[in-house]
Amino acid sequence: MSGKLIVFEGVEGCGKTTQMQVCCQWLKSLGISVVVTREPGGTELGLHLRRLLLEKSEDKPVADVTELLLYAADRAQHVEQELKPNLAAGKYILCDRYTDSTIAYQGYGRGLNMSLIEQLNYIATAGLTSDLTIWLDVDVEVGLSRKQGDKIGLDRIEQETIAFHRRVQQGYNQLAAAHPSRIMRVDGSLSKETVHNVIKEILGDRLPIWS
Ligand code: Z5A
Repeated sequence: MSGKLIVFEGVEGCGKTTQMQVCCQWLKSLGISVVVTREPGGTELGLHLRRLLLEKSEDKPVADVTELLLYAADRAQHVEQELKPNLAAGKYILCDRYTDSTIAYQGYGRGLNMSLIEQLNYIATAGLTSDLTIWLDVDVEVGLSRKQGDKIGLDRIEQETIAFHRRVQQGYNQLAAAHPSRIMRVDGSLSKETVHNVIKEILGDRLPIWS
């Protein structure tokens, strides 16, 4: 595979969508062919799964293991239908969330068995890992207040307790410490423009090595 998989990760409201948009424009201006996608919901099947995963269901809660399996199913379809073909075609893929989200949310957040999650991640991806993961690090309270400012209503996972989101954040800290060459921490509390400039610097170091 000659393309590159660049993943954006972080807690709610950390600015992934914002940064992926400007990063896409910047890479395109360099003549690079870019695909933007996300999990969950990067395929037609995944859009159905995304709705099941994120809609609020107060009376019939989704069991933690069910949630884990739905994210894995979304990913398996996404890898086969979108990621592998686009990488094979030499595209740069900007992906909103990937395997680290499952470790952070279902592992650290829900407390599900880490070895089970790693096995499922492996099955769903057939071993495809990101070439680079940009972790936008913001305080949980800052991210959630940005989302509340959007006034679009919080989804099922955003409505979780602050303690849950803090465990997720701790998960990202641990992941970044464990994978220092794959996961790059960027201070997501800085202005949108400054964050973009930092990401450009990180990618600017990688592009000559990749091309
Ligand atoms: N999930 C999981 O549990 N397990 C898994 O394996 C996977 C996912 C793959 C996906 O929801 C949910 O699924 C997610 C994890 C879970 N949890 N939740 N909820 P999603 O894709 O709909 O939501 P998200 O991934 O959390 O993204 P988001 O909430 O849409 O936020 P964002 O993309 O990171 O941020 P944004 O839309 O770019 O910015 C949010 C607001 O902040 C907006 O008003 C911006 O203008 C503003 N913003 C952005 N950057 C800045 C800066 N730098 N300063 C000030 N304001 C800013």
